[in-house]
Amino acid sequence: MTEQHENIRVETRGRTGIITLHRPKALNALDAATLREVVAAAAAMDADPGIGAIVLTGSGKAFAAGADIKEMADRGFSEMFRADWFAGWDAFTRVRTPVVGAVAGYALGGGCELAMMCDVLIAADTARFGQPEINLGVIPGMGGSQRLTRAVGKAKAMDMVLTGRQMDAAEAERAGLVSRVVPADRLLDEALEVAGTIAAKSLPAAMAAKEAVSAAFETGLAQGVLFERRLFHGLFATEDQKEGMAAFAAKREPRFTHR
Ligand code: CO8
Repeated sequence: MTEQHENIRVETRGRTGIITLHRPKALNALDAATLREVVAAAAAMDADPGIGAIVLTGSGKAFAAGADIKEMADRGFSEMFRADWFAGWDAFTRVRTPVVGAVAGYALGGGCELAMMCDVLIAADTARFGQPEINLGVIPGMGGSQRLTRAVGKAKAMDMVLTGRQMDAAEAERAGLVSRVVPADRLLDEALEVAGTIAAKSLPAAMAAKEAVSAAFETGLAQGVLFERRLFHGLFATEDQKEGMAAFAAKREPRFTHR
């Protein structure tokens, strides 16, 4: 099933939902319409128990070349502040279904920030990550200074945010920004394989796993460990926990029903 939108393509393959950024005339720059479409598509997939993982990818030579500079250029402080420009992207981080980001080409500014909102990040060898906002007289505005620093540490984050330089795929992997690098022509297949693997697990367990790892970024160690343990206890209320453990004991593959 493929749905047409203005700036994205939406498709379902088995239990995987695919969102493809498709705004070729602006290298997939993230304008307000694209934000609305991505957030709505992701929310619809999140609400669908038939979807167990989401792939977010770009097209052409970019994942996304940033927020839309032309849309912002003439705005003033009070307009940006009142509209809470970019706050809409927070909804993407509230998606509970695991999201696999597949990046080829440019992931700059808001594009890099959107990639970092994904749970598993896979890069093509052509991927380039950067926070070039300093070149525009601003700074990252969709979480880049925070998520990049947590992902790669202060040294590299300061280097990138202050100079605006780009990281290639190999450096991004070394720095821990992405989990794997693959040849560009393998990117979508690899992302679909990872998504398919996740989607075959128990959905409540996968959602809990995402929440637990995400908590490591937002809480202290003791609080995070307690949160994880409580989630772990809670999973003993699911049918999938009974099935998973029974299947192990019977030396067979589990048949998860996502309940
Ligand atoms: N916004 C709008 N349009 C864009 C953007 C963008 N971010 N990026 C590219 N485009 C457009 C170009 O203007 C061009 O349009 P046209 O053909 O009409 O001139 C078209 O896409 C193709 O781009 P190029 O011709 O430039 O393609 P190149 O291959 O020569 O260059 C680059 C590719 C290097 C990626 C180049 O396009 C570039 O530098 N883009 C801008 C990258 C950038 O600075 N991104 C950061 C944007 S700011 C941001 O994301 C967060 C801002 C935080 C503000 C906080 C406020 C609260």
